[in-house]
Amino acid sequence: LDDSSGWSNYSFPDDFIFGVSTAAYQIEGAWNEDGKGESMWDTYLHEHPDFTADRLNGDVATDSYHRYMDDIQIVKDLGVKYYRLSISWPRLLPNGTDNNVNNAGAKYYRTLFEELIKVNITPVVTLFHWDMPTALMDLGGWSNPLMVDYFVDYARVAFKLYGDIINFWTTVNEPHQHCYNGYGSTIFVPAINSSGVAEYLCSHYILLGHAKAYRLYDTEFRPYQKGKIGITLDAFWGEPKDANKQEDRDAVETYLQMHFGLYAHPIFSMEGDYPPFVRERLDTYSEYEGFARSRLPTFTEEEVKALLGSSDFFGLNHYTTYLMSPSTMEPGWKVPSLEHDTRVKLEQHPKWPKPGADWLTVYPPGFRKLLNWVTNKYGRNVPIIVTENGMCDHGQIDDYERVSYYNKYLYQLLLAIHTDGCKVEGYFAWTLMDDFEWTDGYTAKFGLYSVDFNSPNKTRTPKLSAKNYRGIVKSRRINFDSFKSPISTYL
Ligand code: GBH
Repeated sequence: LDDSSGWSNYSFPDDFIFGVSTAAYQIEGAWNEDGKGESMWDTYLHEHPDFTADRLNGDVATDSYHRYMDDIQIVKDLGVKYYRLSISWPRLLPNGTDNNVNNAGAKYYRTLFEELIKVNITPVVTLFHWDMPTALMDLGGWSNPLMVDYFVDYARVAFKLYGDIINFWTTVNEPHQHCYNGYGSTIFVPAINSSGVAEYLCSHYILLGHAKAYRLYDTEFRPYQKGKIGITLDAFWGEPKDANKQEDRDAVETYLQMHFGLYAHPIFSMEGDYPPFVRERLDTYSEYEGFARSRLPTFTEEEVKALLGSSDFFGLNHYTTYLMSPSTMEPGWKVPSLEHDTRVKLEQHPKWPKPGADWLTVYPPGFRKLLNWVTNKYGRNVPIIVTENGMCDHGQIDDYERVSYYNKYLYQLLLAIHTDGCKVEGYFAWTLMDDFEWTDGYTAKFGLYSVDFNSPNKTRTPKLSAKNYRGIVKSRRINFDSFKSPISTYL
C-alpha cells in the first residue's frame, strides 16, 4: 500500500497522543485588558505597523481571551484529547517580574484549564511562545543573562498556580526561530539585528532558562505534581541538492548541526554541551574575525550538567524541507551571522508543491528522515512528541491541499514508528484555527478551522482538513480516499 488511496496499512497506537496547537499572542487578543502588561509584540507592532504584511497585529486576533469556550468546543469536535497552548507571560506578570501577579490573568488561565479538563482534554502548556514582557525586553530580553532567573521566577509562579491540574509542560517554543529571527535579524520582534552576536547570547540564555526551569520543576514540583516537562525545538529537513555530491551531503549535516544541534545537543546528547563541531567553528571564526573571545558563550561544568537530560520528551516542530549545498560565502566579513557561520545555501525544489508561503514546500519524506535523524542522534532515551506540523494556504474551506498534507505527513510518521522503530508518542497539528501569523499578519492561513475575522463573534468554521483530522484521530488510521480533491492537480 502507498500513500495515495485506500486506508493506510499502519495505524496509530491506542495510546498515541493526538492534539492541536496554538500560541497566546496569535489568538488571545485583549492585549490591554484586565491588567495585562504589554509584550514586546504589542509594543513593537504598535510602533511599527509596517512590520506585518497586512499592517495588522494581535490586538484582537481570534479573541480567544473572550471566546475560549468556542475554542474548547472546536478542540472537542476534533476528537483530540490534548490541546497545546501557551501562557502570555505579561498577562500573568504585567511587569515580567513575580512581585506583581495579575489576578485576572491568573484566573483566566485557571478557568481555561479547568474547562478543558472538564471535557477530558489535557492542556499542554507552553511557558514561552515568544511574547516577552516589554518591561524585560527593555533590559535586553534573552541577551541579558539575568533573563534566566526572571524566566525561572515566572515558571515558579505558573507551577504554583496550575501545577495541581497541569501535568504536561513545555518551557520554550522554537528557540532557534526566536533567536535567529528576532535577535540575529529583523524577521521577528525584537528585530535587534545583532547578527552573529546577540542571536548566540539568546540561544545560550534561553537554553539555561529552560534548564533551570526544568530543574526547578523536577526537584520542587514533580515529586507531588507528577507531571512531565520538556522543550520544543524546530527543524527543517535538508536534502542534498545533488545526492551524488559528498559536499552537498555534508552541507545538510552542517546545517542541521548549526541550526538544530546547537539546541538539541546540550539537552539530548550523551555528552552534553554544544556540538563539538559548532563549538570549534564558532571559536575559530570568531578569532579569525578579530573578536577577543568566541561569539558563542561557554557553559560552566555545572551548567552542562543542568542542561543534560533536561527534557522528558523531545518536542519537535517540523514544516518543510530545503535543498542544501555549500554556500560561496567567504570568511573575512565584518558583520558575522549565522548564515556566514553555517555557509550552507538553501534552495527550494522547483517541483515540490508550494501551497501558500514562499518558505513552505511540501515534501513528506523529509519528515520521516528528520524523525530518524533525531532518533539516531538523540532519541534513544526520550520519546519524540511532534508539537507542531502543518501548512498554510489562502484560507479556503475546501482545503484539499491541507487534507493531503496531513495525510501524507502523518503517513510518514507511521512509517517512522512501524518500519524504522522511532519512538514517536504524539502529534499536534499547527494550528487549531486561522490566527495571527507573526510577520505574515493574517495573510497566512494555517488553521484546521477558518475564522471570520469580520464577524463580531469571530465565527469558527471547520475546513475539510478538520473533518479529515477528526477521522484520523477516531479511526487511528488514514483514509486517503476521504475528502480527496475532485481535481487531480492537488498535491
Ligand atoms: C512555527 O514557526 C511557530 O511555532 C508558530 O508560532 C508559527 O505560527 C508557525 O510555525 C507557522 O510559521 O519567510 O524567510 O522570513 C515556524 C517557523 C517562522 C518558519 C517564520 C518560517 C519565515 C521565514 N517559521 N519563518 S521567511
